[in-house]
Amino acid sequence: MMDRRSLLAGAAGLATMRASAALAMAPVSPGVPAGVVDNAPLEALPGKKPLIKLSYRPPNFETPVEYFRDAITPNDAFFVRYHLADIPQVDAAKWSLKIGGGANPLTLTLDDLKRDYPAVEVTAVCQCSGNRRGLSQPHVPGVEWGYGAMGNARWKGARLKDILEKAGVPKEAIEIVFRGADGAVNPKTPNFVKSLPIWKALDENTIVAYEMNGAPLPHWNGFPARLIAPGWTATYWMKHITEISFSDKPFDGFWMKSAYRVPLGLFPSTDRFISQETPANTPITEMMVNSLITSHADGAKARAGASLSIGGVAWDSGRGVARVEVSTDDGKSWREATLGPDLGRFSFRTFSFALGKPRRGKLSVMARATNKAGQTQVSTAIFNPPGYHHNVIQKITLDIA
Ligand SMILES: Nc1nc2c(c(=O)[nH]1)N[C@H]1C(S)=C(S)[C@@H](COP(=O)(O)O)O[C@H]1N2
Ligand SMILES: [Mo]
Repeated sequence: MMDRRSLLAGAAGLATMRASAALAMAPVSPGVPAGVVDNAPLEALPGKKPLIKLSYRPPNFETPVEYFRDAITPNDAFFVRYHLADIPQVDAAKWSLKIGGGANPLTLTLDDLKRDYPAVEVTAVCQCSGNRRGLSQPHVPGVEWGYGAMGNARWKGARLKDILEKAGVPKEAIEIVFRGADGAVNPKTPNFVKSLPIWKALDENTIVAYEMNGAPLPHWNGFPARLIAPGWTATYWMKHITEISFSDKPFDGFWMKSAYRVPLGLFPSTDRFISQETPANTPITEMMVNSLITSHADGAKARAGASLSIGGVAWDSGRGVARVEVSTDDGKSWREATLGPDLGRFSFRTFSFALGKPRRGKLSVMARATNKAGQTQVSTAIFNPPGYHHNVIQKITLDIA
C-alpha cells in the first residue's frame, strides 16, 4: 500500500530539515513558563510554513498564534501531531480503507469513497487534548504545547454512518475501532489505534474526510483520508486511516486503556464513553469551552490615544459559543464582545472588542467564552497529570506608549 516509508530519522530527512530550517526563534506563546519552551525554533516541514517545532521525531509542530486571526486555519500552517515516527507517504492510487467485522465487509478505494457516498462538509476545530500543556503548573511531562495545538478547517468527506451502514452494523457492536498507516519504529511500541463509542461513530457529523479547506489533505494532516469527530479532542481524528472495524467489547489497546484518560467527574463533560469507563476514569471526550486572543501577543505595544480593538477566536464542543466577554480590570467587570460570522457550531467563532483610546501605561486584557450550555472558562487550571483540557481564561498585558 505504501510507496516508500519515509522515516523522519532517515539521514536524508535530517539533511533536508537542517537545510530548510530557518534558525529563527519565535516566542512560543504568552504564559508558557520560562525554562519550558520559552523559545522554540520555527521550522518548515515539507509542504508546510515554518511552524513551532516542539519535537522532531515524531514530528510535533504547533501553529503560531497569528494564523488564528482568521476563523479558518490554512492547511500549510495547520499544526502537526504524531505519536509514532514511522510515517509513510501514502500513494492515493494504492490506498484502501477496509471496514471489517460487519455483515458486508468492504474495501474502499479513494474513488469509491468519493463516488459511492454523498459528500458532506463540516467546519470543525481539531484540537489536541494536550493543547496548552506547557502552561500546566505544576509542570507535567508530554509535548509542551503552547496555544497552537489546534486549528479549524472545512472538512469534506463521507459520513462514517453511511459507510458503517453499508458494511452492516452488527447488533452487538458497542465500539468502532480505527487504525492508520503510521507505526512505531520500535516494534514493541503499541500502534496508535483508537475507538469511538458507536453513538459517536453514527453521529451525522462524524466523517471520513478527504478534503480540507477545499484541497486534498496535506500529508502531515492525514492524506489521503482521516476521521473527523467534531466536538471531540483530536486524539480520535485518525490520520491516514486504513482500517475501521466493529467491536463487541471495549477496545483495550494502550492508547485507549492507558492514555488519553481523565478522572471521572473532574471536568464538566457530558459526552459519555461508557464502555471504556472505569470507576476511576474515562477516556477524554468533548472539548471544553475556550477562547484565545489572537490580535495581540502578551506584551505587545499599542499607541496611546489611538483607537484600539482586540480580537480572537472562541470555540467549544458544538454546543455553540453563546458569548465572549472582555475584562480590562483583572476580571472584576466584564463587557460583551462582538461575535463574528457563525460558521457552524463546531467551528472557531471570531470575536472583537473595541477598547477605546487607551492612555499610556500597562493595560491588561482578559477574554472569557461561555457556551450555549452555560459552561465557561476556568480561572485556575483543573490540574490533571497528563495536562489535558487547559481552558484557563487568558490574560495579556499591552504596553500602551
Ligand atoms: N494516524 C494517526 N492519527 C492521529 C494521530 C497519530 O499519531 N497517528 N494523533 C492524533 C492526535 S493526538 C492529534 S492531536 C491529531 C493531530 O492532527 P493533526 O496532526 O492533523 O494536527 O491527530 C490524531 N490522529
Ligand atoms: Mo493530541
